[in-house]
Amino acid sequence: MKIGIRIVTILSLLLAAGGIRAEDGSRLWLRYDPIPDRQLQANYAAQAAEIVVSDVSPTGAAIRDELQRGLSGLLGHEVPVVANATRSGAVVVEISTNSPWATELNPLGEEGYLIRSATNHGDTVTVIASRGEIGALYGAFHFLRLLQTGQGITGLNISEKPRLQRRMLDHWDNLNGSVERGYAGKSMWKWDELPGKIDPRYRDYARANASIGLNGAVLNNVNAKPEQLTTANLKKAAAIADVLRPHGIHVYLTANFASPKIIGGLKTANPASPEVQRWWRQKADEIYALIPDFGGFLVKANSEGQPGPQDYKLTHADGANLLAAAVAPHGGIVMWRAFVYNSPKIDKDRAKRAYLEFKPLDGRFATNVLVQVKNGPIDFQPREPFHPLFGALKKTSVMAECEITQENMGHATDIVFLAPMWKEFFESDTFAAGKGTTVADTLEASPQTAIAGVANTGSDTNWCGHDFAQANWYAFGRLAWDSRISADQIADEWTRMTWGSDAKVVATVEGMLRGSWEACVSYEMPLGLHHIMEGGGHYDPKPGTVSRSTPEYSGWYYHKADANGIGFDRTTNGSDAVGQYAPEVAAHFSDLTTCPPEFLLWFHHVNWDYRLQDGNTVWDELCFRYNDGVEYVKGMQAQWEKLRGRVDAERFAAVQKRLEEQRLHATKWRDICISYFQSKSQKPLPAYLTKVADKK
Ligand code: GCV
Repeated sequence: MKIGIRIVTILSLLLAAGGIRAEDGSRLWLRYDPIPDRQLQANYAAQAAEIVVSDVSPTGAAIRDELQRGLSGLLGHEVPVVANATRSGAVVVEISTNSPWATELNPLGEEGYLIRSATNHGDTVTVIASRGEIGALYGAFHFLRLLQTGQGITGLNISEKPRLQRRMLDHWDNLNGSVERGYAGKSMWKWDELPGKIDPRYRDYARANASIGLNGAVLNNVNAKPEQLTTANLKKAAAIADVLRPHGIHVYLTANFASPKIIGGLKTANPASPEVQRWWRQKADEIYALIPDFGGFLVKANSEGQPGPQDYKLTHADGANLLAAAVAPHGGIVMWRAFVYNSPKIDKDRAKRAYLEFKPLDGRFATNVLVQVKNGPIDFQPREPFHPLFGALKKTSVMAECEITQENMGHATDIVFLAPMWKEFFESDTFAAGKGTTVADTLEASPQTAIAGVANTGSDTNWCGHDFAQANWYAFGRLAWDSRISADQIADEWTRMTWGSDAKVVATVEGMLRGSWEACVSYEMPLGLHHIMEGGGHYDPKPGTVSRSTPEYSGWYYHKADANGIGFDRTTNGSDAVGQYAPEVAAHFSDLTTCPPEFLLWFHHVNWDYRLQDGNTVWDELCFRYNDGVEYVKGMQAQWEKLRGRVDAERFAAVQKRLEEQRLHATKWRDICISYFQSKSQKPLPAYLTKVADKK
């Protein structure tokens, strides 16, 4: 043995002996390290002594592999796979439409599952049962999660099924390897190597997604290159689909509406043209021949320069239905984005444009079209009220689009746990079918149900660019499965699985996560401020820009701060964007006494001296919140320092470095924004902010 190798080996052993191995974050939340509590480990070992998976399909193999990898890792010894249960403690996976629990399994569908403690010839066994292979895979991951998070595994009676049919990640990945709004290195998809070479990470990606119940991946950017649909590139997508399939992940692609012209050689892409219709049908046939379980197309049309049906004076419904007809014979869908805001002729207020374009089209979309709506009416801002299209389209399938990648919330630098933001969105009351009709209810009541999250993954070793950003991938998957799960539960699961079960580590990490989104809102855009970031990278603040040609790309358009006050008046006195909500919601947001302070400046233009319910003037509250956000980051730094030696040195140092960058980022936001707004308000700075004044 060479001396260098020996030293490395001894070092690793020493680190392992100390219980803290160096880690690079590549295993995500599927670490499966030995459970440190020996008693608990022994208890688990008695209940998970052998694995029985009779299913011989590729998914059956994936279940067997995962259970063996997970249980053996957690229990610290090889857990055998056997053909039939031979003893107490067997973990038995049953995939059957005709099982003893058929009555309970039938309503759970192919993706649902039961986990039951049962007896088998007098032995106590754990049965993971599903009607379908994928349901059994999800059940296996659920069972492993119980051990990873230190929960009991006796007396189990668990029944689960997803609340939405399609739960997917949208990758804004380009054929050249770049990722739009990606902060974790280059694209995971190695188009230049495919289809001949398969990166082993594709399988790990599939495992991670299946572990949280995601079942779809849109491989490429919504700003779509027509070339994505050439035969050569479809073969590459098919190779990825082959790897993802055993884990239940369906592949989808984005489609550039002008493809028939650009890669098809036709003179037009007009939906009314029979040649164009034929082109899309043939393209769909070709795709399904290569990818039999292809999910369908995602389309961004007539938005931010993308082509679309309006180029031919036709509507979004005409465009969507063209593609929908092509994939319908194969059972495919079309996700048509409602992210449209280009024409000021539609309304002067950008926030109103999507509703105004799509509401009149309700009922005109084919049944296999889903209109994909961003959570808020502007564009993935740190905090937005829910988009008024949720609940407004009564005869159209509507799906939600969330952003996991932190485009406007500190990229992969800032710790911002997004589950509380998504919970606020899901729980918003639309009043669409009376009081208490939440956004989640509207999504679940849609004829076709789906949700998409814009991925934060890349080729970085830790997948997301920041170890804590993995929490948002995890949280999105869990909420896509069931938006009723609490943010705290998700934080607890992720923390234990990713950082271990040391009580101090768990409490600290969860504490950091819990308030991190509110903190980011505070140090970037508190009180309903929005879109005041600089135009290109969306990382730093730039509140002072004013543009005549494209006002929607300038900060002033959104905050309208002057000597008298601040905020965008969207009440009936202003743009009347509130009028796009149900009357109860409109009344709630319009009335200054009921409008939550979080949305004050989204809906109202108020005087600097306007007093909020806590007694502070808007100016004082603005200063307070900006500073409070920065203080939260400093608090996270102090908390993290206390974990030195309790988490592995590699991830400790990486997070520590990021936290200092986050402090600088938050401080920059506070100082630039306060300084700018003070130039308008001319109000004195509170004592705790005098340093900002010094900088001016
Ligand atoms: C993919 C915002 C982003 C763009 C993104 C667009 C969209 O404008 O900044 O990068 O484009 O949203 O969602 O289509």
